[in-house]
Amino acid sequence: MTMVSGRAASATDLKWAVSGLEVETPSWGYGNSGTRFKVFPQPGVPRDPFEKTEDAATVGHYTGVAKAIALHIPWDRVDDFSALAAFARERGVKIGGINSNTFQDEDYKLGSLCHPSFEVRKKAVTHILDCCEIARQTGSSVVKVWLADGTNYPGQDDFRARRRRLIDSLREIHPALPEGARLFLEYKFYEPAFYHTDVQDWGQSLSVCRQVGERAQVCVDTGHHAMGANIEQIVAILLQEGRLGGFDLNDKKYGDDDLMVGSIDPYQLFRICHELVKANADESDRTARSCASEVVYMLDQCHNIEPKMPAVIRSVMNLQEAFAKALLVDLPALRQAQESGDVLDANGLLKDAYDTDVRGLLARARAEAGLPEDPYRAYLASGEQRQREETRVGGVGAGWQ
Ligand code: PSV
Ligand code: MN
Repeated sequence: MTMVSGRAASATDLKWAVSGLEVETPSWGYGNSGTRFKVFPQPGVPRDPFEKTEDAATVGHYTGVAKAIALHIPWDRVDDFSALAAFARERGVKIGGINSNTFQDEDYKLGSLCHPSFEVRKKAVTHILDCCEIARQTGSSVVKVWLADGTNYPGQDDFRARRRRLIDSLREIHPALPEGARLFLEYKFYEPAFYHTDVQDWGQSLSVCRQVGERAQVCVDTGHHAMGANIEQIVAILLQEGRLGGFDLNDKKYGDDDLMVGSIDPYQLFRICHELVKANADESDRTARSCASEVVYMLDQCHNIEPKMPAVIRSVMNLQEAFAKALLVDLPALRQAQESGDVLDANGLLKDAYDTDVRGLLARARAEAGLPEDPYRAYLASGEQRQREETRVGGVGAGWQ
């Protein structure tokens, strides 16, 4: 996905945010979800992976940029994955990342790829190999690994032994990726394990990826950091290392809140997008530049109390706004201000772009691309929601309750 460089000044320059950007929406974002306290079912939610795919295609239809649906296995297991991929294709979406799930079986109480028992590790490896096969059958180019592995008490297991098991397991999986596909390793600083997590942060993920192979890259879930972590700096470093695979986008106030991307701290989202736009325009850093052009933007969020379809559409629009603002940053002027040590001017260039209301520009760019100027309002006005609610009775849970 080739991005235009910074300093977009018109609707035409912002076109990338409405027709170049590609966003994956998560199948589980369409299902019923909640917390461990309560799941509030909503009317009209999908009953199977095909209906989830229909919802993702609808979001694609209104926004123009939500071009893929990410799957979670086994939540989205079907008998015939090529049929699901064909069904998606007919509706204008692709199958995005295949998210593996090694956290819901009894066997995984002490971990999966890091588990002390060879048998349990083998079971987890087999599951992820199966995800590679599903990627092959659906034409997906990403297999994602997030591990709930960790310990709850000091002394419970050996950090280095667990890391060794993780590297060895991923080394078995890496060669099974379909041609051209990538393996994403997602980190999370705590939860469900409370004392230590086996892939706790970006550095740990990066160091493991380096030992696993060329096609292993880091996945940054924006909700998986400690308070105050500088996520945009993490993004910059991973781009420079050529190991930023993609994002699980969402927002947080406290922990892994899975709120809509850009709903709590849109300035942080803008700063992340700025690093991506900047890398994309950086002719002096070929690694960062080509890495930025391949980054996968996936939403990983749940809509527990807000209506799901409008929430997914709103989230996509939040991301577009953050990118549009980032495209407004005057990069040559920024470089000059940085080189001359003009702190206030440099910061002002970012703030000026961030403070610009891009909604009108985006609306015009959408109209030029033949899309509704306001996808959120267009969906609400369409009557599609009522139709969903009438025809779909007994929608399924997102997967983990
Ligand atoms: C874990 O918290 C996570 O972010 C991983 O990406 C999982 O696959 C996903 O959430 C499940 O919702
Ligand atoms: Mn995630």
